[in-house]
Amino acid sequence: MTLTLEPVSVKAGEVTFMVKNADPIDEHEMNLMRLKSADQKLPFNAKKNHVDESQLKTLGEVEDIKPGASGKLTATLKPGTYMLFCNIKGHYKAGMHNTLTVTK
Ligand SMILES: [Cu+2]
Repeated sequence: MTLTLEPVSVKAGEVTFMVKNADPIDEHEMNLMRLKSADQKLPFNAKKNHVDESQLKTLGEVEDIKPGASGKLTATLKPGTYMLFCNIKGHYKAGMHNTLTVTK
């Protein structure tokens, strides 16, 4: 599984993410959070096989995106590194995450 991003870098300010679930079978979601540092590791709950969101402050999410459907999320971003990830069980581990760089 992948989460692809285009572009991978944007300027700070109001950003709208147009999120498309290109998977013909499974539902997905997209969470957005700002990393404290570019190499910050997210807290992971191995038993539940997902990122422990209760320990994170996310900036929003697009939930329950049906196969082939789309959603959008607008957030005001300051410079830094942001993590985009799907937190449906097993999806993060399977590779559904990516980072976005926000520049001044
Ligand atoms: Cu997913």
